[in-house]
Amino acid sequence: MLDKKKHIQYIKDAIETKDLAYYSTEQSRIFTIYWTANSLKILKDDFLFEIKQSVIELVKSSLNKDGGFGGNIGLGSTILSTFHALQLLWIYGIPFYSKNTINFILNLQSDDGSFENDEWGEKDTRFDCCAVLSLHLISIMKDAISRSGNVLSEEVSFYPECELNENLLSKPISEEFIKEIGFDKTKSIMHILNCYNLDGGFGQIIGSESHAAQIFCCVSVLRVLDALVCVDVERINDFLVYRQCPNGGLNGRLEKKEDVCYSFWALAALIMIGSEGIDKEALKAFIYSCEGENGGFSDRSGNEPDLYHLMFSIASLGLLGEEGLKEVDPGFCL
Ligand code: GRG
Repeated sequence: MLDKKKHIQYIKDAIETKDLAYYSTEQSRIFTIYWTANSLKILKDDFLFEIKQSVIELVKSSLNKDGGFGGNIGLGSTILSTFHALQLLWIYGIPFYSKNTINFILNLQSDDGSFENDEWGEKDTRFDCCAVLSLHLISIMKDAISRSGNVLSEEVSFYPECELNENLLSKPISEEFIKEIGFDKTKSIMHILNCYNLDGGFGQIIGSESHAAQIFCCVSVLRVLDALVCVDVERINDFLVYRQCPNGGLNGRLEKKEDVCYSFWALAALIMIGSEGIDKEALKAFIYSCEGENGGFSDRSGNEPDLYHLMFSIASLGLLGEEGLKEVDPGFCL
């Protein structure tokens, strides 16, 4: 069973320590805060609420005039940081709705259906995932705002706390919302399908190598867009199941070393396609072998723990049904 106290202490220490890891992640503070807050939420620890004010202040201050969020205050908007900002608002039950943000996301879509990260034009199925999942979060939040009796206003983006229905995460995005905002769902599905390879995987861009984490991204998009029927789930299952190494851990692609984060990316994708053909007990044992003596998890046994691997390890243990942890949605890691 997970020693929760140890990991909570690890998180507290990590927050207070201004070391190289802290300064080198300055540009992506929204990411590290998501890993931190989400870990606390999955661990069901109240320290989550002790950091709430500073987290929400950071999120609010990272919202730019173009409607996107930056990785930290004063940084340019990207779809990656916009998605993590929305995840943080979700974690704290603070609904967000802004036409400006919806337009920021929609304007990142190219004619071929893919999404770019920002104005500089890099493409990667990670960005499709962040864009589509962000639209789904905003859609659910918009409904929650109206249901709680608040009126949507052009001047307001962050609304009073209210109940956000976690069950809706696994449901397809509302067709009404898609129409209202003018999102080209078909173009998005087509791009994802074009990134599919015959070995059963998906790559970063059309024609690039299959990778377990990109499979996660593509499967999660297809789930939200209600298009999982378009793919051969048995082949995807085979690609992912072959990622399990003799020590129980999973790698991301052929001939590569295992990394504890793939426990999440691969297992979550398998759950979404309704197939769990890996050896779960062996995977659990591998995850625990990556646990740091003083808390945290590392990519593989004996390495230095960090917040990223901590969150994805705890989330994986949650998916594996470990006792005392919050239920985790596999597509949103929330
Ligand atoms: C729902 C939490 C959530 C996120 C949605 C940002 C994102 C969207 C997904 C990221 C998926 C991704 C591509 C993760 C990267 C995993 C990783 C450790 C990549 C390292 O790549 P290599 O080539 O590693 O260094 P390998 O293991 O292939 O050698």
